[in-house]
Amino acid sequence: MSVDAIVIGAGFAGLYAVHRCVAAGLTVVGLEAAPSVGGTWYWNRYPGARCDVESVDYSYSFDEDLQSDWTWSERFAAQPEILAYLDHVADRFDLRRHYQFETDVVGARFDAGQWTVETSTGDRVVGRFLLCATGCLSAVNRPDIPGLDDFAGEMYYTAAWPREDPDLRGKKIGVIGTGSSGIQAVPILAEQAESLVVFQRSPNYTVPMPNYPWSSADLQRIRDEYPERRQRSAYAAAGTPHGTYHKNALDAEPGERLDAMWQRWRDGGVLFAKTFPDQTSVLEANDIARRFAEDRIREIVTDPAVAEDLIPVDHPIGTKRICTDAGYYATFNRDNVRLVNLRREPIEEITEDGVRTASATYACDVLVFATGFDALTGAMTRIDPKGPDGQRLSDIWVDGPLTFLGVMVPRLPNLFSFSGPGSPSVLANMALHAEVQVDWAIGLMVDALGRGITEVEPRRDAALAWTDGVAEAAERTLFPRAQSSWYLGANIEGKKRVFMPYAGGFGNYRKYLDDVAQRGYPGLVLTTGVAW
Ligand code: NA7
Repeated sequence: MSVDAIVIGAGFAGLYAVHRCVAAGLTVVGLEAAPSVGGTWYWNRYPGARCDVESVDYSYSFDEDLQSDWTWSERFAAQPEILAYLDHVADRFDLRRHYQFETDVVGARFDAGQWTVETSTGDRVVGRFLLCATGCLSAVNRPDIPGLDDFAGEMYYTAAWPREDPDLRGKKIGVIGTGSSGIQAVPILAEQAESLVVFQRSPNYTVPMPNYPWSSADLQRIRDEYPERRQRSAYAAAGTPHGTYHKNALDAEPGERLDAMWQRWRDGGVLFAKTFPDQTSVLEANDIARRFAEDRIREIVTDPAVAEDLIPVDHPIGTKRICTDAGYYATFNRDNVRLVNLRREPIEEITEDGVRTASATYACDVLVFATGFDALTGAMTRIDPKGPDGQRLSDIWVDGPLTFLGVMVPRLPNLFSFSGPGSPSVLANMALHAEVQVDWAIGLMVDALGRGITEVEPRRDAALAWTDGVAEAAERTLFPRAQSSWYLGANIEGKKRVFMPYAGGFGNYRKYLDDVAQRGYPGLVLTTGVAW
C-alpha cells in the first residue's frame, strides 16, 4: 500500500493530522497500537486520572461547531471524559476508517523518496511523508527492580491500566512512584485499600485542584468569551488564557505577594508554578513561592516527620512538573496509609508477597507502578527510524535530541515528529500544540507537493542552531536546576541528560513556525530529484 502520508498515533496530534491530511486531499493511513483512539488518554485510565489544564482549554480549537457542540461537565476533565471527547472527534470527522488499530510500528526506513513502515502485524506501509504523533508521555517506564517477576500478587502500571478496572477494595496496595500519576491515584486507592504504602523516591510539589462541575452559567460565559479565550491562548506562554500576576515577586510587597499566592493556590493546579513572572527564572523569587507551598504541606500533614519527607529538597518549585491533586497530602493523615522514603530505605527487592527495603518488608497484594515514561524521545527512539544513508534516529540523537523547530530531524527527510524534544511539548497545552505543529507540517507538505518537491529535510546547521536556542531558552530559566527531572531524561538509565522541551514559550514557538513558513522555509533543503 502506498499513500501520501502515514500517521503514527491516534491521540490529539494523530487524529488532527489525519483530519488535516484528508482535508488537504492527501491519501493517509493511520497506525495505532491501541484498539481505539485516544493515545495517552486511552492508556492512562488509572483511578483519579485527570488533566491538569482546564477542560474548555484542553480541547481542539480548529472547528467552531465542534467547540460549541461539545459540553465539558467539569472544570478539570477526568480521563473517561477526555477519551469520550476524542472518540467523538474521531466519529464526527470520520477518522477511524483511515486507521489500522492494534498495529504497533516496529521500524521505519526512508529510501528512494519514500518511507516504508513495518508493523507488528507484519504489514509494510509505504508513504511519502511520515507523521509521528507518537506522544511525549507514551513510552512506559517499567523499572527493572530485582525480584519483580517473583511477585505473586496483582501488578498494574498507571500508564497501561486495564480496561476492566480491577477491584482493589480491601486489599493491601503498594504504590511505587510519586509523580502526577501516583499523586492522583493515591487518594482514591487509599479509600479502597485495607492498607496503602506509598514508596516515594523523590517528593514532588503538588497543588490542590479545586475541581467542580461547570454550571450552565459558567458554560454560557465560556461560550461567550471563547473567541477571546482562544485568542489569548494562541500566543500565550503555555497555550492557555492564563498569565502570571502583574508584578514580579521581588517587586511586590510581602503582603501583596502573599495575597497573590493565596489567590493562585485557591485557584489551584499547575498555574501555581508560575504565580509571578520572575518565579521560574530568579531563585529568590522562586524561594518565596516554594516556601509558601511548603508551609501548606506542613499545615495539612499532621505528622511533622511525614510532612518533612513529603517536601522536595532537590529542585526549585515548578522546575519538575508540578502536580495537581485531589487531597494528596491529607491522605497521609489516614490510619491506613504509610509513606516510605526510599531515599532513606531504598527498595532492595520485590518478593513474592511484597516489597523489601533496606529497613523493612511491606506486605502487598497489589503493586501499582506509577513510574512514568521515557518522556519526549522514548516513543520515537523505540521506533528508531532510519534515513537514506543508513543513519538511525538513535545515531543522530546520540548526544541528545537534535531537531529543527522541534518538528523535523536532519538526515530523516519527510519525517515530522509532534510534541517531542525541541518543542514546548509538556510545557504547553497539548491540544493547541498539536494543531500548531500539524498545521505547519501539512502546510509544508502541501507546498512541497504543489511545487514538485519530493524531499524536505532540515540542514544540520539549522537544526544545530535551533537546538542551541532550545538550550539557551532553558538556561534563562531555573528548569535545568532540577537535575533529577524527566524533562532532562534523568529518570531513564543511560539517557543523555539534556533539557528537552523548548522553554521559550508556546506563543514564541508558534511565531518561529509561522515565520519560517512565511519566509519559504529557510533552514530546509528542498529536493526535486526523486520521481514518485
Ligand atoms: P513521573 O512524573 O515521571 O513520576 C514517576 C515516579 O516514579 C517518580 O516519582 C519517580 O521517582 C518514580 N520512579 C521511577 N522509577 C522508580 C524506581 N525504579 N523506584 C522508585 N521510584 C521510581 O511520571 P507520572 O506518570 O507520574 O507523570 C508524568 C506526567 O504525566 C506528568 O508530569 C503530567 O504531565 C502527566 P524520581 O522522581 O525519578 O526519583
